[in-house]
Amino acid sequence: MNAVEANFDGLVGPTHNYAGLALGNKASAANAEQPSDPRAAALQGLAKMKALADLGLPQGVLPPQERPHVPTLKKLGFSGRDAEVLRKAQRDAPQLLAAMASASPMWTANAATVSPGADCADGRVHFTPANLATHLHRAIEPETTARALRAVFPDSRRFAHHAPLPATPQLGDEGAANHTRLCAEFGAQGLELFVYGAGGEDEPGPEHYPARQTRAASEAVARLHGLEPACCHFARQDPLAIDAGVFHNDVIAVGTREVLLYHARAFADAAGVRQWIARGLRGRDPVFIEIGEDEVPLAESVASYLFNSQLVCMADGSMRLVAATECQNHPRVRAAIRRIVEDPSNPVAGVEFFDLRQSMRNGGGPACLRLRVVLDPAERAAVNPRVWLDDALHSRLSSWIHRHYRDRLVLADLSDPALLDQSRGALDELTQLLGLGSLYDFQR
Ligand code: SUG
Repeated sequence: MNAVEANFDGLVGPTHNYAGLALGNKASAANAEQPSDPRAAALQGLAKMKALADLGLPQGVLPPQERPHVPTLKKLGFSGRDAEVLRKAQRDAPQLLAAMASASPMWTANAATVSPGADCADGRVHFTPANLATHLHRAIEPETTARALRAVFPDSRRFAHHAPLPATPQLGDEGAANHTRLCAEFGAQGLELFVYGAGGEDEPGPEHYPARQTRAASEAVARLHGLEPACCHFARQDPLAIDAGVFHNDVIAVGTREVLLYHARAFADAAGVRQWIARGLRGRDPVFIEIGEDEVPLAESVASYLFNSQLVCMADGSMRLVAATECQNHPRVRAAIRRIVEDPSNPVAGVEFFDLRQSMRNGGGPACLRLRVVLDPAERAAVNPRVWLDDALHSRLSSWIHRHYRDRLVLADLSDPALLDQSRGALDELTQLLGLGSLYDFQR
C-alpha cells in the first residue's frame, strides 16, 4: 500500500447561521441575516464525504465546536448562568453573540497547516493549528481545533502537534487554505507552496479587504515543520484578487500531486511559481492548468467557486474534480470544466458536482470543508479508527443529525438557551460516537 492523501471534513455544527461576519468574503456578506438550515448544511457535507468514501478515497470526519461559546462570552464580561449570559449578550452586543455562535470550524481547510512526514526533517506528520487572527469568530477556534487534532492523530511517534502561532496581525495564519503540496508520489518528498496576502512593506497589499495570511506566519510554519528550505516557496497573492473576494488562495487555485489548477490572477508572479515547481519537482512533469480572465473572469471564478473544487486522485492514478453545483450555473465555468476533463494532457478525467449550498452561502465550497493529510500505511493505521467514514459511521451520523439539528435558524435564535442545550447534547453524544474523549469546555 502506498501513501495516500486523506480528506478530513468538518461536520457542520448545529448553530450554522448567516451573520455576515467574514470580511472580504462576498457570499457571507450577501447572505447576512438570511435564515439558515443547519440540518441541511450538515447533511450536504456528510453526503459529499460519503460520495468520496464510496469512490474508494480515505475520508475522515472532524468534529464541530461548542457554540455559542459561553466561556468566551464570560471572558468578555457577560456574567450569570448560561441563559443569562446569552440574553445579556443578545441585548447589549448581538454582534459578539453572533461571533460566538458561528459554525465556522466546519471549514477545516482553515483548521491547520499539515506537512506530510516525507517533507519533514523528523519524518513525522506535522500540524500547526491556524490562529485565524483576522476575525473574532474564527480566532476562538484554534484551542479546540488543537485538542481535536490530537484526539484524531494521537500517536506522538508519528504525529507532531505545534501550538498555533501568536495571534497578532503580523502573524495572521489561516492554515491549509493557503498551502499546496505538489509531489511525484504522495509518499515521496514534495514541494510546499505557501501563499500569502501580506508580505513586506514594499509589497502592495489589497485596498479594501484584509490580507488574512502573512508571509511571516507561513515562514514560521515551514520552520516549525522542519521543511527543507529548497522545497518551500512563498508566493504572494495578487492583491486585486483579494479585493475581488479571494480571501484565501483556495478560492482561486487548487493543486495536488503534479497538478496545479489556478486562475491567471491567483498569484502576483505566476511565472515564478511555475518555474520553481518545474525546477523542483522530481520524478514527474508538472501539469499547469491556467484559466485566464478571458476563459473565466475573476468575478465568475469567485461566484462559482470553480477553483475551490477538490482535486482527488483515484486508485488508477487519474484525478477527478469535486465541484460545487454552482459551477453548473455558469456557462463559461461549465465549458472550462469540460475543457479540463477532455484534455488528455492532464490527468483530470472526470467531475462530480455536489450541492453544498448551505456552506457555499457563507463562502465555503468543497475544498474549504476538508483538511488534507497525506498518510503512509503506518500513519494511516495510527489515526483514531473511529473517525474514518464507512457505511456504519455514515448512517450513525445521519441519524445523529436528524435527531439533534434544527432545520431553521435566524439570528434571534442564537440566544435561545434551548439551542445551547441541544447543541451540547449533540456534541456530547458525538464525542462518544467518534471516540474523542472530553473535547469540549462544557465536558471538562
Ligand atoms: O473564513 N466564512 C468563512 C469561510 C471559510 C472558507 N474557507 C476556505 N476558503 N478555506 C471565512 O470567511 C462566514 C461566517 C458568517 O458570516 O456567519 C465565514 O466565516
